[in-house]
Amino acid sequence: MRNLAHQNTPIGWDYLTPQSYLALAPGGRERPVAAIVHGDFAPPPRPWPQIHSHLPPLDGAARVEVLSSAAAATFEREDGFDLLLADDFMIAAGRFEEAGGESLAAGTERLYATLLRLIADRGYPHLLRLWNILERINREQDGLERYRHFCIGRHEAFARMRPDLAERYPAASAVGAGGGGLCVYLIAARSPGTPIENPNQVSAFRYPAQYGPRSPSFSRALVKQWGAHANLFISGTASITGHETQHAGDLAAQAERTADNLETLVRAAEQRSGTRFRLGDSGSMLKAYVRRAEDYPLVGDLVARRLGRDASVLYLRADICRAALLIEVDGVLFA
Ligand code: 3EB
Repeated sequence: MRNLAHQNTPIGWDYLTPQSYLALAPGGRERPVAAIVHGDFAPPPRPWPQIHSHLPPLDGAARVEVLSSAAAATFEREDGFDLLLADDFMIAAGRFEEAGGESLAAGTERLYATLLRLIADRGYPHLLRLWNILERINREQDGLERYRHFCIGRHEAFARMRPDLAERYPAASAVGAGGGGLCVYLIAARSPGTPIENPNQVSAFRYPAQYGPRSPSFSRALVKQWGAHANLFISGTASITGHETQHAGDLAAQAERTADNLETLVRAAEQRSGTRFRLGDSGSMLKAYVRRAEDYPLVGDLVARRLGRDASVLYLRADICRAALLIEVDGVLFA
């Protein structure tokens, strides 16, 4: 684990093959605190959250995204939620299966309310990073896109339980999968981070009503200082300038604009925090979400050319929360 020497923050990050995941030595210095399984692989139960993303890697081989820590950590389950408690942070994961009669907005609000209660009860109220994976995110349901139903439920939970987060949201991604209902997992901390916005984009929480009755509740990025080290959590970033989608239908131009936005965001985070982050070095753990499987490996060349060949980029087949977007990139940087 943590082959990368400069990942000195409390949470390490790696993309492993199923084989090397299964071979992880239980007595090692670094232990997993969460594993996100991408693709066709069903590991045996482990004492940490194992989350199935329903997002297959584009190269066809299953991959396990492993978050790790050198510190002692406790695994708990409560009401179907998986919790991992470490010194400085906790991880929580839950799923809304959409099996009963509950609407997507109501189920989203309930899932978020439970997650917010769990992190507050255990003393980690500061949300750093959220991942949302929503089955058939672009499908219309009761006259509204499912992503927009989700945004309503998330907004209601935040407004009701965490009014302190208005315009100071955590970093987040929201992407679409072929199954799995709504899967949400998060990192929360005992002390706060600093939300970052992209000066070339309208903040998502201020998007005009044409994008849905409730704006998306996330910040473009968040810097978390951990003593002398820091993480930059980068939200899902796409070909959007202002609030408008750019280059509909043009994969190469969207990839360029996405890289521009990532660079702008990293510069904004550096200015705000005084910490230097190196986008594209070997410590950049990125994920590229690609709508059309046939765009891989072209999209791999585009991303690698702009972000360098050293970055760890996991390419996943996913839907993106605006129908015209073909690619979105998120990730975490280490300083
Ligand atoms: C965008 O910039 C693209 O709803 O949590 C990116 C990252 C997007 C997170 C979310 C949505 C979300 O608006 C979509």
